[in-house]
Amino acid sequence: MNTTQQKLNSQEIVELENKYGAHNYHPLPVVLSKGEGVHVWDVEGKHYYDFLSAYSAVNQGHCHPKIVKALTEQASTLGLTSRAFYNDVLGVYEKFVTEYFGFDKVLPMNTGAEAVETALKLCRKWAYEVKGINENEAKIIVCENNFHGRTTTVISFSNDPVARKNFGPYTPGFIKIPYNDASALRDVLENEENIAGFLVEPIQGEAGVYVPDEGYLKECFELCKSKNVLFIADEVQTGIARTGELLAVDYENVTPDILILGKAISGGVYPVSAVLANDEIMNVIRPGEHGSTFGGNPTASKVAIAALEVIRDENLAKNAKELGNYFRAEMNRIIGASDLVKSVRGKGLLNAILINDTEDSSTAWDICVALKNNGLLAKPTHGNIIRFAPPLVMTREQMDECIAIIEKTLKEF
Ligand code: IF1
Repeated sequence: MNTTQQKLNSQEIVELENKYGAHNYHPLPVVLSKGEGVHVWDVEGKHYYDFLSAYSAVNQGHCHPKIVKALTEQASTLGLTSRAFYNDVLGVYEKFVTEYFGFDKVLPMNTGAEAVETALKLCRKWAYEVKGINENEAKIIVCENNFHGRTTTVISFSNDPVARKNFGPYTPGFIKIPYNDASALRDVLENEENIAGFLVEPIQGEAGVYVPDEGYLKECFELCKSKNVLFIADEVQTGIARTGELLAVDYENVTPDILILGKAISGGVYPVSAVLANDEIMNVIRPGEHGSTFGGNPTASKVAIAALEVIRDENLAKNAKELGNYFRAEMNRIIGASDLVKSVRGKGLLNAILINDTEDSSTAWDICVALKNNGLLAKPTHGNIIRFAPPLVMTREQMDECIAIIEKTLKEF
């Protein structure tokens, strides 16, 4: 069968992936072929509301015309130069994005994990060359149940056995503390030497949309300041208006020493990530010490400018905040009448419901399959938690339709 021309049905596509693709995912049984805004369609033409947004990468909605236009125009003019030469786009983007988030400089990369790795290297180099920690002695504090990507160093400080098993030996130099516990950070800072930085997700996404107590981030930031330790915020998933503010740290007026962005900085149209910091930190990196073939390429730069303009011009943070409050209020109404769901939590349009079943039960998965059959796409995270994160362009009417689908589906269980 010449599979490159014929229109394949869902089953044929799944078989192709099963035979020719690595089995590093277990997707929900749906084969998508078109996306527009909050809508996606499968190969048979069935419509769904997207309640995952590619894990918060398409905050601006699928195939946003302004962002796609930026992609196609730049890609057909000058797509990639590498950093061996200058081009007429990167500097313009660097000025735009540093002013947009309020930092002196940006180091452009492609994926979230690359940006996290870049932030870790930056933090260590700053520790040796500015703070004066002895070479190879720097330690970075991370939180239990973190998710910062899939590279070997990043999984070295994960406590998820599935992410770690048989990928050793692991990168040393990390200390794990409980999330949402500022006293645990204080204890390490008081008793350990050579601490270079503290890496934290303002809301733990993969752990199940774990929102820390009010004031947690601010207290950790102050503790880091008091010990000359860099506060590194991983806003790959929580950033770009997802939680109802431009950045989740904005709720506590915290300005991180190093800010990590990815996913929706490009509206899901192209891999773009970024590390932002002020000169005292960023200037420890000198020519030849770090880089990437595609990092900061002209196409990525134009796409990111358009994606960030959409966030601002369409007031998507405001919509995320208002619609998120409405969603959680409606979910609490539904939860009151159901013993299947224990609670809902989240900020803005990054939410999750806790299913009243054990972590290893298949209930959350079964609910997601039923939601799919009813026209809404979501995916469980960690057993009995279902993440709900639609694109931030959703309207109140569309949200009402989605809530009706969720309510109907939960009643079927
Ligand atoms: C997958 C999870 C979410 C992230 C934070 C860095 C990265 C991510 C806070 C790395 C990426 C993605 C990875 C993706 C699924 C998704 C995910 F389930 F894996 F954990 F969102 F919660 N920091 N998260 O959330 O960015 O290298 O992927 O661009 O691995 O399937 P990346």
